[in-house]
Amino acid sequence: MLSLILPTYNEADNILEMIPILRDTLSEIEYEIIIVDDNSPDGTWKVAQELSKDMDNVHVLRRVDRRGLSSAVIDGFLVAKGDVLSVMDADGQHDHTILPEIYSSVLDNKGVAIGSRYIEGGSVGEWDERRFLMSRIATKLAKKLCAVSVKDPMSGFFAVHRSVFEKALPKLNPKGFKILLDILVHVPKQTEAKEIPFTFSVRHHGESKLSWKVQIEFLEYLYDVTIGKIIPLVFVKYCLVGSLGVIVHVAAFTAISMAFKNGSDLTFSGFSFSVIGATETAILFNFWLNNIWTFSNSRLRGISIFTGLLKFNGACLFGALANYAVSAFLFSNGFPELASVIVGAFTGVIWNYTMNRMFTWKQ
Ligand SMILES: Nc1nc2c(ncn2[C@@H]2O[C@H](COP(=O)(O)OP(=O)(O)O)[C@@H](O)[C@H]2O)c(=O)[nH]1
Ligand SMILES: [Mg+2]
Repeated sequence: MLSLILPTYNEADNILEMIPILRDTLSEIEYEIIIVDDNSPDGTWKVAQELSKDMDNVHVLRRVDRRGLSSAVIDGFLVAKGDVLSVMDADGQHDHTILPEIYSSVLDNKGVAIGSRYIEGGSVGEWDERRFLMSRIATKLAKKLCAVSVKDPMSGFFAVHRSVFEKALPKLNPKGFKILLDILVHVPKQTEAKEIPFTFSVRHHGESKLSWKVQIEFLEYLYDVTIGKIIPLVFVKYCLVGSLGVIVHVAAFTAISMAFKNGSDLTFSGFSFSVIGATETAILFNFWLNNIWTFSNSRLRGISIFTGLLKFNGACLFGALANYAVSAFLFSNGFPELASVIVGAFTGVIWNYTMNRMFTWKQ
């Protein structure tokens, strides 16, 4: 049996058109269609539920607490009954007429079949140059990571045998758009993959959800499955935030110390006040950026932001003391003030990473 997943976000008009088309295309096959909708504001889930009332083999999975294409596909595969698990865009961009061939290929090879834009006979259709170039670069990078060799590992149109999906499942990353790539990275090397050409056509209605955020997630994914195995991405993000925090610290120090300066002279107590004020400014900045970016997976919201900020301050306390001690020591021993401030600020970064990972965003 074929289980066809249609992930949807704001595709109400498209889904109305697609279901009757797919019924015709799949008339010779035993199939089910599972629409996985992330509580679309345009009510796609409602339209889909209405449609499914008259069709026993059309189901709707409405997710109210999650967003994301890869995770929608994984959830769809998890509730599917078929031995062949397939996915296609719900917007009419994928050529439904090759679905029966995709299905029979997987029945045959017990592996993977891909609707491919990059083999002979396939094409990306009417893309602008920017998207074409980005897709080619992403595909080039992605191909190097796959356990099996294919030409279009970034396609959103494919089918996989249940046994292959289940082998890859424990290692799949639910973030982003690149579910086929993720499967191909984690399948056994001997898995067979067949590509069937098609031309990527234009969306029937609505807009693409391939945002810049999804593209950053793709770069993060590439990092995660390569260097990230040795140096975790969250550590790299934390260091980047920490380095930006040092810049904020130095800028805040420069601004605050102006109030204490007599000409160009800064007293030790003026230096100390400025370092303390700059440290708290940098702590606030780092907390904000770490919360929305570094630890976005366990992002704090609402009232937890305040308790988190308190914990963050607590966890940073020793880092801040070390920062102050080092910079005050250097300054009182004749080091230039900015050099003292910068060396002190870096001293706090490593300490803070360790403490916050252990306490504030417990990972
Ligand atoms: N459930 C769900 N579906 C999504 C999400 N993002 C995109 N989709 C669906 O995934 C398919 C591919 O997305 P699309 O915007 O067409 O990407 P593009 O073809 O690369 O421009 C479409 O059917 C979208 O409605 C999401 O966050 N959740
Ligand atoms: Mg699309």
